[in-house]
Amino acid sequence: MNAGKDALFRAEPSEQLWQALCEGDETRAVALVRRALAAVGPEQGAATGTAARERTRAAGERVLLELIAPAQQRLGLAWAANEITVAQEHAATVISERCIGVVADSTAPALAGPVLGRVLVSCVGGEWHALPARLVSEVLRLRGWRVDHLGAQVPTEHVVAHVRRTRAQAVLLSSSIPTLLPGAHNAISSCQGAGVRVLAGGAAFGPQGRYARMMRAEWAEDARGAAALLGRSPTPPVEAARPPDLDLPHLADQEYTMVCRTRLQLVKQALADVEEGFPEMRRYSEYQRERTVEDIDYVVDYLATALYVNDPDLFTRFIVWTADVLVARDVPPWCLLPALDSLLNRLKDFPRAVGILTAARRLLDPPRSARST
Ligand code: B12
Repeated sequence: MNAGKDALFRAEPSEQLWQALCEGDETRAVALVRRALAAVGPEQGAATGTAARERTRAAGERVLLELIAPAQQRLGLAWAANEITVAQEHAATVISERCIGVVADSTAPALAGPVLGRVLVSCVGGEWHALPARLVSEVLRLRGWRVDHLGAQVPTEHVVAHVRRTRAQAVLLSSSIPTLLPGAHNAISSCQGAGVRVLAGGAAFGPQGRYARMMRAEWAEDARGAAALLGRSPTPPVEAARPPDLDLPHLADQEYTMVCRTRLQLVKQALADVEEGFPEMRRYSEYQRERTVEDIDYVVDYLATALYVNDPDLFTRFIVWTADVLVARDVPPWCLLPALDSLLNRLKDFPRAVGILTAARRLLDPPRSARST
């Protein structure tokens, strides 16, 4: 591939695709993807055969992972920074899904050849971010795997039933939202109990897949990493479903269980304490109040998850993310403090919860003078 073509692929199409996604212009996005495939694929009229097929597959992979995936990631940042609306983000994702379909259709003729084996790709229960899993599936198809792609939010029992029926060699589980980790753990353990190898991936599994490893799943950063792992033998094989505390002995202290059990009371009390500590809330519209309840709900969910994996960083990362989202919408981030204080008060007899909440509180606590402005 020549350098000129490469530069064209890297800079201009990325920016142009971004514009097309933001403007909801599906026709232009599809045309761009076709042009990008042609720009990095085999020359027009090139002889068919193994080499040309390989180049078509490689071009498809590059368009998926170097053009479409970064645009989706940028979408998340733009939404968090309040630069695009939720509707724009939804519309753009639908267009990206179509673009992935275009890559799949255009590269299908190059997929002839031996099949490496059969795998199943699925999102964990509750996970609506299907597009990352779809990228993984399409890349694995381009690499020669037969893929059963199950899509968004699949209950564990159905993943297990399907894998038993198809005798897939591996299950690849995707999750983007950390609060789904307890369910993901159950999915990992249940699939392994059915005798199948499990690879996990997606942002939920933490930096360098630290939570996947705790749950004894293999982990890869992206689709290329997954393809590389599948080419090696599983390490180490696990062949039994396990109760969660076998992998995570800290669960024996029951802090996670207690927070889950008292979740409703914790949220109710925190809402009352936020109203008390953040008087601006009294002027909130019904819609703003609902968003606040949702935010407090998330705080409790993320606290429970941080207890589950015993990692205060999971909670602080969430608090920093929430604070940034609030600032971008002109809401002072220390409005979260009364909620954290309420939880600290309610959970004062739970040392791990206190540690997690105290670390997050320190990040938010501004000088008093700043708070009164
Ligand atoms: C589109 C989108 C949605 C769509 C998803 C539609 C769809 N069909 O996928 C919808 C509207 C449903 C949605 C909902 C929500 N979303 Co959303 N969403 C996104 C967005 C903008 C893009 C997702 C995407 O396509 N990513 C593209 C891929 C390329 O990114 P990736 O995840 O990094 O995937 C790569 C690797 O992680 C890896 N990988 C992924 N899975 C696997 C699996 C295996 C086995 C392997 C090996 C590798 C692997 O390979 C991929 C390809 O290289 C992201 C932003 C982002 N950075 O991803 C936010 C984002 C993930 N969402 C976010 C949030 C908050 C939500 C909601 C909670 C919002 C709400 N209040 O309702 C809900 C949660 C719904 C749920 N329970 O799942 C946050 C999460 C932040 C956090 N604290 O965790 C993000 C990061 C946005 C942001 N910047 O704040 N969302």
